[in-house]
Amino acid sequence: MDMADALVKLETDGAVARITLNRPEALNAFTEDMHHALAEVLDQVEGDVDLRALVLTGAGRGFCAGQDLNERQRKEGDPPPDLGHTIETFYNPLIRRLARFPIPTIAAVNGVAAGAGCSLALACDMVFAAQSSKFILAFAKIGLVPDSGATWMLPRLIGEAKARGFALTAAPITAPEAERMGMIWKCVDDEALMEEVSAQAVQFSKGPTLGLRRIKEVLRASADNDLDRQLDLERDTQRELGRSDDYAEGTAAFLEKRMPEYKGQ
Ligand code: T3D
Repeated sequence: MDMADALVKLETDGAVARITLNRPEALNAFTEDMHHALAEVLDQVEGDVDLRALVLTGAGRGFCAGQDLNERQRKEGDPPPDLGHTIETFYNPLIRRLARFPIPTIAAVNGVAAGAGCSLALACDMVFAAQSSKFILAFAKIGLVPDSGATWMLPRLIGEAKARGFALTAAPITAPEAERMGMIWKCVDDEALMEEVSAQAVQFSKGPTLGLRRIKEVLRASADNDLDRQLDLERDTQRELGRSDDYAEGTAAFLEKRMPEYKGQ
């Protein structure tokens, strides 16, 4: 299949990988095939130690509209679908994987991010959103609960009151509002989105990759730890990183008043 036709495209530029969800005619809604394609390209990125930053975006005017509801169409007499099965098979592994992804991940939200598409964006380490884009917890409109981690991430990001309101009403959250509420990293002009995201990705790709990975891990662990356990974890992690090549390079470069050249180790 020509890459232009692929359901999910993978491009690399130096040490930066860019994954594009590519079903623009359906605002990049997830079909089973698209899940498989995404898992495959994530395997490729994860398996390539030379790739040190990942950008995730959508083709066309949407980022991702969540589950493709055409796949949930039922003929008379069909039994109801087992959504627990599809969540367990596709969505949960994807979100777990992104939460533990070894390199920094950036969502470049180019347009609407709805349902699991909203959760997908929030599962990335940093979210840049185009000014005109919006986030919609569309689940309530079809009688479901927010999934793919949204009920865990949203209260932590924007607080319980806002999370309850947006989940129950499925009201759109505009990109500027999302930035104001601390739900995303940054709202940027539509035309500047990919440029700003690329600049951040390039910076990550030249960064201390092991250290960045550990930053993600210790921050995630803080959700379950009390202060004492978190302090212990910080100590243990610094002990490990203090022995890393990148730490040696970072301190040497500072003392020598030059830019560090990190190897990611
Ligand atoms: O099922 C399980 O396994 C459980 C897991 C669930 C996870 C979930 O994500 S559940 C939530 C599913 N998503 C939604 O409910 C969102 C549905 N889409 C919308 O509400 C709207 O499309 C948007 C608010 C996202 C955007 O609205 P708008 O007006 O900008 O665009 P549009 O005209 O509605 O959509 C453009 C096209 O994309 C349209 O196709 P057409 O008419 O031009 O041929 C529309 O049908 C299609 N599309 C958009 N979202 C989906 C979709 N097609 C299939 N599934 C979609 N989710």
